[in-house]
Amino acid sequence: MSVIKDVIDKVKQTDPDQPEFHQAVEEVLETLEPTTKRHPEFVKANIYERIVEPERAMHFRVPWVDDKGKVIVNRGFRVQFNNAIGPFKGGLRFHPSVNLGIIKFLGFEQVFKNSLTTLPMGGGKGGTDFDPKGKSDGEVMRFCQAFMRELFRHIGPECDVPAGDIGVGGREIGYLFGYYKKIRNEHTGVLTGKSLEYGGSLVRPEATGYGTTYFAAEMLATRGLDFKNKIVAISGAGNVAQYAVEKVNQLGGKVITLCDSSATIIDEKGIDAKKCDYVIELKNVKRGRIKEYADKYKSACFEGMSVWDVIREQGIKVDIALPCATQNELDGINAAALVKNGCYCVAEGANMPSTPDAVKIFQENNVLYGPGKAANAGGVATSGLEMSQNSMKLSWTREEVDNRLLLIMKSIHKSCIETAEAYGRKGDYVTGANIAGFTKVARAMLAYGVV
Ligand code: NDP
Ligand code: 2IT
Repeated sequence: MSVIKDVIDKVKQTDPDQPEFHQAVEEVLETLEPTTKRHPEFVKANIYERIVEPERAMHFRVPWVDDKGKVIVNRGFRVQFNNAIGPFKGGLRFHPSVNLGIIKFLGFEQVFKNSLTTLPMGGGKGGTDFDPKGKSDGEVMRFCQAFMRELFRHIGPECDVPAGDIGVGGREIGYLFGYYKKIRNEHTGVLTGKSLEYGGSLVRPEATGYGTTYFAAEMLATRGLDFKNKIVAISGAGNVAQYAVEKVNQLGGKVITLCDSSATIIDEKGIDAKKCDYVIELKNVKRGRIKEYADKYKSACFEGMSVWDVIREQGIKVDIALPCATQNELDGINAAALVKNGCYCVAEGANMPSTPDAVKIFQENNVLYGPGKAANAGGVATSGLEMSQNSMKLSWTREEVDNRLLLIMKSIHKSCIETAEAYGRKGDYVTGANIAGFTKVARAMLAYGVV
């Protein structure tokens, strides 16, 4: 255990105030133990210690003026984690909880996720503690412009390609891209998640939620199961959750939950296609709260509680769970309750939504458990497809992109299964995803020598 343990200890000692980063590093490195025996060359070249250190991390001031004329200062970050297999690639998160440790955890996860997609993308992540909630369009625009005023010098279509994440959707990407184009005088594929009119890809908005559902379907198929008539719990009400609901409906499942940071709604009749369209409009256009769903459709609403709290407290039966809100939203107590209530499949639309305790409970109870870096890779994979289309200066049809997304999710599933099996861990998607993602990056790093 020594190499792995030494690296984990060093990370904790060096940056004691980054608990999410420690959690992500520990989760990945612990499963990499067998690779140290099979690949002594990785140990010799000290790949394990090199891979937990970002290539570089930018931390910058973002001053902007609010609607009242007051000067506000936020913090901006971009962590370029690893570009061994392609340009740095990963989203931007706008949320008051953002700090360097959270961006590092997300960037680290992104390295392995992007490797799994089969596309040539390295890993990175960025963001800010600016809270878009309650801000006017003008304020969001001025913030995005101020953010890009610094970010532009660090990114580029062959260098680092940001996209959306929590708090960053089509509107924000528009403001960010518009400003980059203005100050660089270049119309290039420097961001993904763009609108169709200026270089976006069909299916990118849907891709993470669709991809997570495709991945869950692949896991279910290994036990001869599918989504038909299954009860599905989904958390979040944002980009990933919305299109997970849409795809689950298309595959014949019944989604009964959604949440935002204020409340959880339970609709035992099912959030059907029409209600899903209502949620998309409510969240993306009106920027309202999920509580309004309960008022409109007369469903149950639990303020101040997460989906997983409500399922535990109310003893709600669930077959499949898709956590699509945020990190560490699902803890061991709620995981045990999910299992007790009949849940046998968990696919993570969010990044690291299950705590280590929760993951342990899923694995001990033989739950089909797909970790985020595999299950939610469809978003960044389709970003990769957007980059390809931008480079070729053409655009593919919806069918073409959706079909490629499906094939990529199937291929990620296959590579998790095969790698887990090759390491004697049949059915362990965590080990499979981590080792498969890692090996490709490690080989590339090895090829470059010490740089
Ligand atoms: P959005 O901002 O569109 O939506 C996030 C949703 O989660 C909102 O409903 C939000 O509620 C809720 N949420 C956020 N924080 C909390 C919290 N602390 N407690 C309860 N609910 C919360 O983001 P996305 O849908 O894009 O992202 C969701 C997750 O998916 C994140 O983990 C992200 O990293 C991951 N992801 C996203 C991808 C993408 O392409 N967008 C790709 C892969 C992963 P509220 O509105 O109240 O804040
Ligand atoms: O976590 C993620 O994979 C994302 N937020 C999407 C990143 C991207 O570059 O599309």
